[in-house]
Amino acid sequence: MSTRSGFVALAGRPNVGKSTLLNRIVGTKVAIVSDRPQTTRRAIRGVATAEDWQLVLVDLPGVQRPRDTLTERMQQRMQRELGDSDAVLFVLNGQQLVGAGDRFIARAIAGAGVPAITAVNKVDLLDRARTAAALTAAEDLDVRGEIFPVSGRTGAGVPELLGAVVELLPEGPFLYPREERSDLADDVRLAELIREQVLRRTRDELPHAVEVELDEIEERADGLFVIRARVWAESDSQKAILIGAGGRMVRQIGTAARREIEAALGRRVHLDLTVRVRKGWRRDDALLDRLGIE
Ligand SMILES: Nc1nc2c(ncn2[C@@H]2O[C@H](COP(=O)(O)OP(=O)(O)OP(=O)(O)O)[C@@H](O)[C@H]2O)c(=O)[nH]1
Ligand SMILES: [Mg+2]
Repeated sequence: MSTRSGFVALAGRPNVGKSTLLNRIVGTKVAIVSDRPQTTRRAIRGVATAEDWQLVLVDLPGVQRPRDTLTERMQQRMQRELGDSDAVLFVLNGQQLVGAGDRFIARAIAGAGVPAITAVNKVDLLDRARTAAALTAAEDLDVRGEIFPVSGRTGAGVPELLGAVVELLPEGPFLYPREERSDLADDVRLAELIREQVLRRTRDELPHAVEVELDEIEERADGLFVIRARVWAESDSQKAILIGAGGRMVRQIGTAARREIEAALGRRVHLDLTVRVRKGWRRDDALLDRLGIE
C-alpha cells in the first residue's frame, strides 16, 4: 500500500487557536492552551496517523510582526520552519479583523514556496454573515490554496480541513510509529500541563514570567506516581502571588494540574509543587536549554 506523510507547519498570530486545532486533529492533548497570547513556547510536533497517511503537525509559537531582536528571531525561526515543511496550515481568528500580523505571516508563507491551506477558526462564535465576511477577508490575504471555516473547540469543519491537508502530503513512508502522538518528552509534557494551570489562574506579566520544571517522577510500589516539580518565577512578588494567601493559589494550581496529569497518565498521582525564584530565567541559557526551549 502506498502511504503519504509529511510535516505541516501551523502558522498564525498568537491566540488564534493553533494549539487547540492541533489537539483536535491529533485527538489528544499534545499542546497546552490558554487565552494568554504566546502560550506555546516550544515548537511541538503532534502526530496524526490513519491507515495510509501520517501527518506531523508542527505547532509554532504565535508570531507577531517583529519589533525587536527577540521577535525577529522568532520570525526567522518561523521562516525556517515554513521552508522545511511540506505544507502550511495558516490559522486565522475569524472573530477578529484581519490585521498587519496576518498579512505579515501571509507574505512569509508565500515566500516559503510551500503549498498552504487556510483555516478560519472560532466560527462557533460567529453567525453566518460574520463567517462569510471572515472567509472573504481570508481570501484577500492572497495565500494560494483552499480556505476552510472551522472550530477547533467544537471540531466543526475539521474533517473537511484535514482531508484537504492530507491531499497536500507527498508520498512517503511514516515518520513516527503509528501510536506516537507527539515528540515531547514525558517530563516536558507533564510540566506543560502544570504551566497550563498557572496560565489559567494568573494575569498580566505573570504568565510570561513562569516556567515549570519537573524534578522527579517516582513510581511507588502501590502504583501511585509521586511527581515533584518546581515553578520558577522571576521575583519574590511573583512568587508571593503564585503561592497565594495561605498557600491557596499553589494548592489550586496543584489540584487542577494533578487531575490533568492523572488523565494523561491514567494513573493516580501525588503532585508536589514548589515555587522558586530565579531572577532573569528568561535570559538564562543553561535553564532554557534544560527546559528544551530553543
Ligand atoms: N470559541 C473558540 N475558542 C477557541 C477556539 N480555538 C481556540 N479557542 C480559544 O482561544 C484561546 C487560544 O487558543 P490556543 O490554542 O492556545 O491558541 P494559539 O494560537 O496556540 O496561541 P499561542 O500559543 O499563544 O500562539 C484559548 O482560550 C482557546 O480555548 C475555537 O474554535 N472557538
Ligand atoms: Mg499555542
